[in-house]
Amino acid sequence: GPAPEGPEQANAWLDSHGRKFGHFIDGKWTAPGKTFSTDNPASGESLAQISEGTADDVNAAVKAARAAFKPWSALSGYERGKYLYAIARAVQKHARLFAVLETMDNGKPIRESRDVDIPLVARHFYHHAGWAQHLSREFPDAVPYGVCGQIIPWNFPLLMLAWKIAPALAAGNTVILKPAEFTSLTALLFAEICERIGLPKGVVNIVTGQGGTGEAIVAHEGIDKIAFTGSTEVGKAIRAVTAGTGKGLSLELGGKSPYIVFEDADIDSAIEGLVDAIWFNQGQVCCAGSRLLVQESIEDRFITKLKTRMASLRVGDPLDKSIDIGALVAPVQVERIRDLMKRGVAEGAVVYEADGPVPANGCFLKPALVTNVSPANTLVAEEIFGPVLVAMSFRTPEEAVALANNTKYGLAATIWSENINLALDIAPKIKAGVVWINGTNNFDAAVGFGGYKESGFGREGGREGMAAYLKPAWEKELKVAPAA
Ligand code: TXE
Repeated sequence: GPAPEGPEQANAWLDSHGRKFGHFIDGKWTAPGKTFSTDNPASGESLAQISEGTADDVNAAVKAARAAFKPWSALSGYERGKYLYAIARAVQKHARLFAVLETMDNGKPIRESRDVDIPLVARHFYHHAGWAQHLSREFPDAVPYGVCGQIIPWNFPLLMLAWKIAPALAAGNTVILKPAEFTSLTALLFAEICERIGLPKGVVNIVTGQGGTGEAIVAHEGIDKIAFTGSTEVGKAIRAVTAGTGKGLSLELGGKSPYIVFEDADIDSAIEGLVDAIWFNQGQVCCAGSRLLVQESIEDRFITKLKTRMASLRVGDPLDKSIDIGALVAPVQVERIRDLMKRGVAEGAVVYEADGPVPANGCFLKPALVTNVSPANTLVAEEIFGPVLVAMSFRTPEEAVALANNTKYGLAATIWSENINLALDIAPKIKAGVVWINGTNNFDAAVGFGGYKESGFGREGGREGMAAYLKPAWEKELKVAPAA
């Protein structure tokens, strides 16, 4: 096959930091404190030591962000936009390094980090540079929140950073961002980019660490808004802690998105869409189409074709351009998925896995298809966040809608049909933030993304996403002075 996308440049970058990182606070690197290892999930080897952010680190970051807020928010949108353009260009310039580093730290196929994650990151900064320039006209009565605390997950490390930082900065906020403990490296490389393009110190602060560091950010009185993407469980805890504090909050949480295939669908396209919906990024996608709902009249034919297609998916070294499925992020996630599968099987589920080689070591799982399930089965009800598809069938469109909505989540949905009238009739009946028709996983910086129900609230991207980092000017006068 084609030569692997080599890790040399990424290894040289890690070596240049002595494979040990402090935090990026007030435009400077702190000396590493107590550290933990970040590992390559495909090999198990340690890539670097990451610092565990303490309450003092968070204090220092808040102080820096608070000091930077006044001059940063006082810049014209045009001036802030220039910095965002510079970030976008620098991400493009170092795209290969970012992509390889992301793949080494996260386990996702290089084809995805190179062709999806990193281009979308650049796109997000370009898009929001535009918003910064037009802000005073588009939102004439709005002011930024102030200092934003942003906590992100490990499934799209740099992309989630971009979704958080780009609109916040465009609006005139300053930020303290905590990457997920499994995947801090591209956020640290991003800090270096901020340094290199001359972003004013304190505008972006990166504090690494585990859940406790996130808790310190959420609890800090000097932070005006929290934006969180991650598990529903932690999202609920954050909402409880911020209740009554006056802090702004947006939550992007879990999902169990339906993928509905009607009998008149273009079956081959629907199968390809489904491969993308559930096996993109090993299924570690909040909006993954993890619940197949297929019309009974085509069920057997569809499942047979799907199994054939599953057999052609290659699981292997994420740095190999020809593989389809890489490594899951960490052993704890593999264990979590195995436990859920055991529970589902005990409840009657039947699991099909295609034959095919899987590396002996590392966090690899075969793509799996689960059948013989009722809506109450654990595998249908719970977010698995892995390469596991559950399949159910329906008879009528009404039944499809009922099954689609029979979930505590409401993030995304996909409808496949050649009858556009049917698709357009069904789409608004599904309680999900995004509904795709004859396509799936279509993301763009200009479109708001977010959920209903236990998938959270608030939108990222587009006009709604900008609004999430702004508030009416009159609130400024009412606002209690923030802690120093
Ligand atoms: O998530 P956590 P985990 C789901 C998915 C996955 C499960 C567990 O089902 O299997 O969650 O993943 C920080 N206060 N999703 O445990 O803990 C943490 O350090 C503040 C879906 O890794 O939610 C990390 O930066 N912050 C999801 C971030 O929260 C806290 C993506 C997310 O980690 C904290 C990720 C606390 N008390 C997981 N505890 C999606 N929908 O995209 C942890 N963190």
